[in-house]
Amino acid sequence: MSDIEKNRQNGKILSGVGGLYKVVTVDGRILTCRARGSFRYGKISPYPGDNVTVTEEKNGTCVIDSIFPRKNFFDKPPAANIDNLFITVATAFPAPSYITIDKLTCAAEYYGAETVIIVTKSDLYPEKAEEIREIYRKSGYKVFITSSENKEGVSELLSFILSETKGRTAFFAGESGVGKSSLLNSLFPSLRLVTGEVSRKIYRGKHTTRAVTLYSLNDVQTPYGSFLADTPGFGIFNLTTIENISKEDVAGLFPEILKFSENCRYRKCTHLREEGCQVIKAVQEGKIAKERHESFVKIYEEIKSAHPFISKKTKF
Ligand SMILES: Nc1nc2c(ncn2[C@@H]2O[C@H](COP(=O)(O)OP(=O)(O)O)[C@@H](O)[C@H]2O)c(=O)[nH]1
Ligand SMILES: [Mg+2]
Ligand SMILES: [Zn+2]
Repeated sequence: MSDIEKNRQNGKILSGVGGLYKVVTVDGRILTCRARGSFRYGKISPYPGDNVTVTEEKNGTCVIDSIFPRKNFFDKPPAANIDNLFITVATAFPAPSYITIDKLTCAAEYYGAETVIIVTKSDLYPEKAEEIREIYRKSGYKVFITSSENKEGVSELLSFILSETKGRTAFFAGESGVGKSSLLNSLFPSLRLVTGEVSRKIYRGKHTTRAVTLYSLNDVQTPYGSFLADTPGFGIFNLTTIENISKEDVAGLFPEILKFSENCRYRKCTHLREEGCQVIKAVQEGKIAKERHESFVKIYEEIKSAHPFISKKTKF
């Protein structure tokens, strides 16, 4: 075994800012590493969540020299290997944007990340919290209603996280200012994340998280433990950037639309407006939330105009 191989070990990237990466290694240390220069010329760059190998060189510097294949990858901000996506939505300030949430649920379905909806700021508008719960209950997603102000739902969410995300990496996503960092602090007070004051002008967090950072949930850190990630958003996830996605794929990204579509009269039903469409019927009967169908139509049209020539089924 060469000296280099002796000093090479597996790790997981916790954060990366200005070309310096924090990597947790199998021996339980957190190393500050640079990326090997060759990444600059290749197609892939290292990002938080990546499983990597790192080498400690003789002069004490550490270098990321390879990236293991990814389970998935989210852009804006970049992050890799997302097992659970916790989509946070505030009851108010900012008001919920269903299309923003639904682009995230679709991305999670597409990339195979398990989805949970977390309503924040329930103290501000409890009726809205119930409304959101009702919409996503019909989709089959688990919904938690929380408030970092009066701690509603925090202990219930904490037990869910501790039991369901063992050995996994869970990302908090959602628009800036919805209260992600505040909620993470309520769940794990030792994190002491910086939270934003809501600006009176824009009603959103000001000093909000800029980079994705993974936090270990284990006392002894290893790359194979459980992690939670705070993110500045994924707020503007754009599904049209997914290569080869076709408009026919969209129904498969909405679990409740997929379920009802099986009985549509026409095999090629688009579920937008046809006679005999069981999806439209379910919307009329209140079995599918109209907000979700509206998002479906918007995403379908967006993908249709972005990829007019892709129409074969690529994934489902
Ligand atoms: N009333 C109320 N305000 C909250 C709650 N959670 C967060 N906030 C406020 O919302 C603002 C943004 O919170 P922050 O956690 O920084 O949001 P992030 O950008 O999603 O991380 C801050 O001013 C918080 O004090 C809550 O449960 N209730
Ligand atoms: Mg934040
Ligand atoms: Zn249909």
